[in-house]
Amino acid sequence: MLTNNQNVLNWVDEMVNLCKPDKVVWIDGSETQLKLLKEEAIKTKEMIELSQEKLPGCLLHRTQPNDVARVEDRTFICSKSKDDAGPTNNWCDPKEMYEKLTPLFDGVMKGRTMYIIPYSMGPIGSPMAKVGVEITDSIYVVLNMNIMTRMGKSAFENLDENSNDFVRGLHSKANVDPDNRYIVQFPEDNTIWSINSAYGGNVLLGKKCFALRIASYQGKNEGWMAEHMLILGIENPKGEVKYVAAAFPSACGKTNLAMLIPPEIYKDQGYKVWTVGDDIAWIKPGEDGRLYAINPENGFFGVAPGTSAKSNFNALESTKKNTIFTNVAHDLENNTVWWEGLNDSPPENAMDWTGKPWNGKKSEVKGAHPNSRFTAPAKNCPCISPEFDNPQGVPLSAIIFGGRRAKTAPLVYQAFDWEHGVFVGATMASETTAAATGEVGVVRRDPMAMLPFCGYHMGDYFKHWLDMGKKISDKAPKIFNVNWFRTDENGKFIWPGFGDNMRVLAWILDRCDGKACAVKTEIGYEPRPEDINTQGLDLDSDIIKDLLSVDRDLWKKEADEIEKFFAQFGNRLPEEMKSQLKNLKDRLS
Ligand code: GTP
Ligand code: SPV
Ligand code: MN
Repeated sequence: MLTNNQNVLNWVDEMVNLCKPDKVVWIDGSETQLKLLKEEAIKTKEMIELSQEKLPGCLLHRTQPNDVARVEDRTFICSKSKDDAGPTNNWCDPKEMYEKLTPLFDGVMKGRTMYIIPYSMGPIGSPMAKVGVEITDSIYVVLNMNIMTRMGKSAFENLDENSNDFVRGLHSKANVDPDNRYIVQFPEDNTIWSINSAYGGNVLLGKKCFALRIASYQGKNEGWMAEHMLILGIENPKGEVKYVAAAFPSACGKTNLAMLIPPEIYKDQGYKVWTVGDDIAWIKPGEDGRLYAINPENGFFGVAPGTSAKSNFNALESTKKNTIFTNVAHDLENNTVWWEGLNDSPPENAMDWTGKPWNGKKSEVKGAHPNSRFTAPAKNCPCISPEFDNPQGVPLSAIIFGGRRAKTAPLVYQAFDWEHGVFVGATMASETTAAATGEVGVVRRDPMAMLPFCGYHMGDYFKHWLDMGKKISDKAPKIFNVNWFRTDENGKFIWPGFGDNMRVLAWILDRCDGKACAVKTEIGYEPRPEDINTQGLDLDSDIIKDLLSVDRDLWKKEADEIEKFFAQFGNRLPEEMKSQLKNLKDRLS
C-alpha cells in the first residue's frame, strides 16, 4: 500500500471484492517493478521486445482487430439527470449503468493480477494537477500509463490524507468482447468504468476519460477549462516566447503542429518552436488575469502513419527509445517497426499489424493500422519546452480552432472578439478520421474538437466558455480558426502544411501584438494574401488568394447547418450564440 488515504483504500477494497483477482499489485513506479512487468509481458507475448540496439527500451503491441480505436457509440456520460449529459452524449441513469456493469466486472479478474496505478495529471505539486487511481488487469495499460502520466507513489503527494478528490478509474480488458464494451464516465462520482477494450483512449483512463470528460465537468464547477488542445511556444529572434493553444479534432494535426519545425527563412532569423503539449490542455486564469495552460500528460500517444523525418522529425525522434508501438508493422529483419508514410522502403520480411506475414513491397494491404500509435515520453522530444514541468503553466496569447474542411473554411481567420471566437469554436466542423470507429471522411460538427470528450451538456459548455471570457476580459487570448486541409479540384491539399504552418502562426502572433494587417470579412478578420509570408514557397499569390477566399453560397449553407446543429441544445443554448448566428447571417446577406 502506497497511501494511508482511507478513501482510496476503501475504494480499492471494494473493487478487489468485485473483480476477485488472484493477486493485487500496487504500482509504485520504481524501475525494478517496471522492469519485471516488461519481462513478464514479453514472456507472455503480450508485448514484443524490439531491437535493443536500434530501439532501446521499445516494445511492440498488437490489439485485437476489433479493438483499434475509441468507440464513441459505446461511450457514456452517466450523470443523474439526462439533461446534464446533453444531446451530444450517450446517457444512461448511473444506477442502471452500475447495475448493468457490476455483473460484467464480478469476478472478471479471477486468475489475473490486479494492478493499482496512482498517477498525477499535471506536474506533481502543481496547483492545477489532479490525482487519479486506475485499477486494471493489463500490463500494457500500466506500461503506457507510465509514459503518459506521472505514475507511482509520488502521485499521492498531491492527495491529502483525508481528501476525496481523486478520480476512480476501473478497467478490465475482460475478454475484449466488442458487444460488451463500455467506456463509462460518472462525472458526479469522479468515477470511470471501462470494460472489454485494451486500446488507447478507451483504457488509458487518465487521458480522454479523466483529463477531458471528467475534468471538463470539474472545470465547469471549479472555474477552469479542460480542452482537447495542443500547447506550443514560439520563440522570436529576441528570445521572447509566446504561447498558443490549438484545438483540432482527433487525427487533424495537433501533434504535428505542436512539434513544428519552422521553414528555413524563420529558422535563419532565429525563430524556435517549443512543445508543451500535443493533445490536452488544462487552462485557468492566473493571478495576473491572463489564462495559463498546463499539459496534464507526460507523454505523446501519437498517430504513427504519416510520421516521418520529413513530416515530423521531432515526433519521430521522440519514438527512438522507451516507446511502445501499437498496431504498426513489424520489420522482422531488423526487429524494428514500420508504418505507411515512414519512408519509401517498406520491409519485405515483416508482419502486418494483425500479426500476419507481410511483404511491404508486394502486399496490397496496409502494414500498419491507420490509427496505429506510438506512446513516447515527452522528455524524448528534442523541442520539449523548458516550461513543460512548470507547475504554474504558460500564459496563452492565442487560441486556435481548426479542422479538416475540403472547402468552406479558409486557411486562417481571426474572430472579432471572445464572444465571436466562442461561436467560431462552437460551430467547428471537420471530416471524420480513423481515430474513432465509424465512417471516415464525413463532415460533422465538432465544437472545440470536444464532441466526443465533453463530460456535460454542450450548451452549458458554451456558456462556460463565455463566462471564462468575462472573467479575463481584456486579457483574453485572441481567437483564430485555421484549415490546413483545403483541396483542389483533384482532391489534393493546396496548402503545403506541416512546417509551413509557421507562416500562419507568424501572422497570428503579429495580430496578437497588434502588428499585422487584416481585412474584415463576413466571417472574421483575414490576412491579405501579402500578409502571409510565402518566401521560399512555390505558391503563387492566386493560390493564396484562393486559400483565403470566402464562398458566400457555401457559407450560407454553413449557417443553415449551424442553425440545425444549434437547435438540439434548446434553451441551454446561450443567447449569445443565437445572436452570433444571426449576425453571421446578416453579414452574409
Ligand atoms: P490525435 O492524437 O488523434 O488527437 O491526432 P492529432 O490531432 O495529434 O493529429 P496528428 O498531428 O497526429 O496528425 C494526423 C494526420 O494529419 C497525420 O497523418 C498527419 O500527417 C496529418 N497532418 C498533420 N498536419 C498536417 C498538415 O499541416 N497538412 C496536412 N495535409 N496533413 C497534416
Ligand atoms: C484521439 O483520438 O483524440 C487521441 C487518441 O488522442 S485516443 O487516446 O485513443 O483518444
Ligand atoms: Mn487527441
